[in-house]
Amino acid sequence: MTTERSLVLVKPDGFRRGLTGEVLRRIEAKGYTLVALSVLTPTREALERHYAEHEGKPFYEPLVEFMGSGPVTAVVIEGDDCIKGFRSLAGATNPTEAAPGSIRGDLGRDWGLKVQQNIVHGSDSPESAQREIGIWFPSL
Ligand code: RTP
Ligand code: MG
Repeated sequence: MTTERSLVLVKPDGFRRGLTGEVLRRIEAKGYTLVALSVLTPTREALERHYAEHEGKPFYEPLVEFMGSGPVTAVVIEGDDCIKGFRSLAGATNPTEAAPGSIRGDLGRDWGLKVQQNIVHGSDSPESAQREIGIWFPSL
């Protein structure tokens, strides 16, 4: 087991629906620690950096637009294997397919929009986590 940090975002749909507390509750109930937390409306520049790997994909522009549409809660969490562990708490990308018990499976659905609005983001590897934490929390 490795103690890791991961970057979690409660996306604009989750924030708007008042689900920040529910997401934080699940993170804490799992035993992960909150290291940093910030509420902000992301800039286009930050989102372009955050989603650089998806540039050119059909959902890229709607995704960046959606993510900048309102406040998000950015959180750095810490714990043993928390990168994989939070991805497991979040569930599959498509909220219709996400397993019950997961954040997306319990709280998300397909709204028939151009981009999947799936409540949360979680880093997918130690390299991504380090890169993403640098974007959202440059002082860490
Ligand atoms: P995330 O990065 O948000 O934790 O989610 P993920 O790894 O499960 O998904 P990823 O493939 O990295 O995609 C990033 C986000 O883009 C939106 N998306 N929409 N076909 C679609 O409509 C589509 N595909 C991806 C989702 O918001 C996804 O979380
Ligand atoms: Mg991803």
